[in-house]
Amino acid sequence: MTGRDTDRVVDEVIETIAGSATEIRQGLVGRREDADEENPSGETQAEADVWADDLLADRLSSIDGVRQYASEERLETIDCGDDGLSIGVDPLDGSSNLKSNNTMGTVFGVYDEPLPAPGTALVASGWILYGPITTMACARDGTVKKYELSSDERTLVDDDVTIPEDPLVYGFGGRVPDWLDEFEAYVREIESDSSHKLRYGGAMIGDVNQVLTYGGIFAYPALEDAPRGKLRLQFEGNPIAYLIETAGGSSSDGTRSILEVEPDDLHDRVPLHVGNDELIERLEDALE
Ligand code: FDP
Repeated sequence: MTGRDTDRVVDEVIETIAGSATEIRQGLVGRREDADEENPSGETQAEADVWADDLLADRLSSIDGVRQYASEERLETIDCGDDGLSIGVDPLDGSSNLKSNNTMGTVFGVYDEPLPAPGTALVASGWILYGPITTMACARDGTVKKYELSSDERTLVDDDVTIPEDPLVYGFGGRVPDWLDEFEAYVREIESDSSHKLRYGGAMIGDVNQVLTYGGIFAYPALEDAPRGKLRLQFEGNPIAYLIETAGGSSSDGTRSILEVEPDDLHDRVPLHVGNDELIERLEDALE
């Protein structure tokens, strides 16, 4: 694909996801129950997970220049062309927050290789945050932009989002008794600094968006019984890492940037740590 074709397809993917967001938000009403099905990672799906995945699969796979659609909610990729870009999506991140009506998101990555691919193959990534208002953060061409979305408009509210220099918030997933000792010791250090505040909402996008807004660190780490953590590399880890690194922060699987992790399988998991450079450096030292 030429650079110009790539730009056109990325534009269309971003337009399509932005244009679907308010519809997805409204479609959550009446779809908060479990769907009696499991996703490929063995988690119970909500009706809304399946519905949002079908909606995005239809729309994104019909864009000319998209070769593959893949999501956390389906085992196999949808192959729609021999050439072009591949889209990896988590249609509803944090859908266990549906029941309590708390924050959730949609995450996407646009890769210029067939999936599974490493994060170095990303040409754009982003997320929708279904908060009090619907916003979109998007990374491409070395810049992160933030938009507010309404049913028919995408309004640019920040054309160069960077992670604030002084870290303020932290949030860590997984049960504390399941954390590795080295990780727990690191957390205690972060907590002991009185300039840091706990922010944890149970939906990665909500928690990572706090880090992007205020500076700090979010992690869903390796656990005693889950050495690769919980989050999926193609659909969550890579897109988040790409966006946070583009905004001037860092990502790590514990030893290296998440973007350098080579995938073995479409549904691989990865320990995820993202935030200010200094906090990620200290984390890698602590886990050594
Ligand atoms: P969910 O299962 O509700 O979709 O990616 C999955 C995710 O949420 C993240 O958004 C969130 O950070 C994490 O899982 C929460 O995991 P726990 O179930 O371990 O709390």
